Amino acid sequence: MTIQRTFVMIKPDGVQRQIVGEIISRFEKVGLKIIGMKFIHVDSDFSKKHYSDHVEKPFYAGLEDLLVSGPVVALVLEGAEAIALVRKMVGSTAPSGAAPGTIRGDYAHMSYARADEKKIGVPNLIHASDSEESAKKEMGLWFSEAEIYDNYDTVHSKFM
Ligand code: 3AN
Repeated sequence: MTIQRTFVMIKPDGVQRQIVGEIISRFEKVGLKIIGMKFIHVDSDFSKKHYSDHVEKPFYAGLEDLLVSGPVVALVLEGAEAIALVRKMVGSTAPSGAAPGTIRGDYAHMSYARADEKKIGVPNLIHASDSEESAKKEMGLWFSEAEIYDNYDTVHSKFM
């Protein structure tokens, strides 16, 4: 078991649907520790940096449209095998195929089919890093070192 850090973003559709708390509580319940968190509205340039692997893809315009449409909640989570664990909890990209019990499977079912029909970005609620490499890149893009708080257990033991 390796302790890892991973980047997670609750997309504008998750914020608008007011399920930020429900999503975050799923991560807390499995013991993942929040070590970075911010509410932020990013622009088109930032979207291109975040989705640098997808900029040339045909669906990119819709993806950017969705990302810049409102504020998102950006998180850094820490825990055992956090990268794979969070990906499992998020579920597969197309919510129509995401397993029940996953975040996309429970809250975003059918949005992929609908978005495809309307030719818009897929409101699949959440993004999570898919590898150590992307976690490193994404944490560095969204958070400075000073915005990561990984040592608050000492505070807990003193006051609780
Ligand atoms: P995931 O978020 O499941 O890791 P990625 O990283 O492959 O998926 O893609 C990033 C985002 O791009 C997805 N969350 C989804 O919104 C969008 N996307 C990916 N593939 C497609 C596709 N074939 N058609 C439309 N949108 C897509």
